[in-house]
Amino acid sequence: MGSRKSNAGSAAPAVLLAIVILLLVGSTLYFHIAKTWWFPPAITPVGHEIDQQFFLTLVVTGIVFVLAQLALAWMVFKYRDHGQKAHFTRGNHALEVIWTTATLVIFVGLGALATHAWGQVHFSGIEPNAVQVEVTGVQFTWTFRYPGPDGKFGKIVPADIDASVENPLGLDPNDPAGKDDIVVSDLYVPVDREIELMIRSQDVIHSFFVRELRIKQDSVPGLIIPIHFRVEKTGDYEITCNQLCGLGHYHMHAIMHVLSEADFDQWERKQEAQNAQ
Ligand SMILES: [Cu+2]
Repeated sequence: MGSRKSNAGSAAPAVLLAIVILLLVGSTLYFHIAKTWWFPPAITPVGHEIDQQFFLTLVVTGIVFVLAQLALAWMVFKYRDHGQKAHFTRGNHALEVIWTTATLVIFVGLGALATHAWGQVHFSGIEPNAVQVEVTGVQFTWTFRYPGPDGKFGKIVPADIDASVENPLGLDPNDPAGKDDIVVSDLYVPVDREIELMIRSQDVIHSFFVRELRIKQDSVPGLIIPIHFRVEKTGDYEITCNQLCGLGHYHMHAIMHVLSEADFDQWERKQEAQNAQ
């Protein structure tokens, strides 16, 4: 090994890199705190709970991110090239054990805290007066079905599926329970009432997603997947498909109209009258 010529490099690259790291940290913090690109406000009690959980995760990981980046900027500056000889290290087992354990505890801990919000959508019971709607995804539309005045969904026969004769769901014409079913291309729900959606698919996997509900649920052929929620605010909210399902995926969407109880009743009666004609 020849002796290394001592020619200290310029401090400029290290200082510049440290400044770039600080700028990145600063701008990341700014956009998150100013909420420049943020979610639309949540409209369900569970949505608020999910937001709180999200915020907690963001704060915990944000503190770790900022500390790690500041330490990186400091190291880049402190250990820049002074012309010194670099020395080899095999790492530090104690430090590795500490940060791996800390990561594990934080990751599992946040996950455990989140189970309540998640369980509310999937595992808690549904109130008896819930409005039931069947949601069917098919390339590339959503179709919504209500049971009508009899409260019963009619039978579906896959062989009868034919959108060209206005039977996109394949309602069995011989089943009296299906005669009054309301089939529409937008979702109408009343405010402040429990809604139960039964999510289905006719062809491939789609995903029912409404940002303001903070709910995203795959629709899977052969399965009926229930989800439930209660909306606190009237308004129109976009439903999208969140699973790449084919060429027309980008325009697979519908609107969820959240109406006052009176407006919803009126809408339902109008649909029933049209069905009776
Ligand atoms: Cu899709």
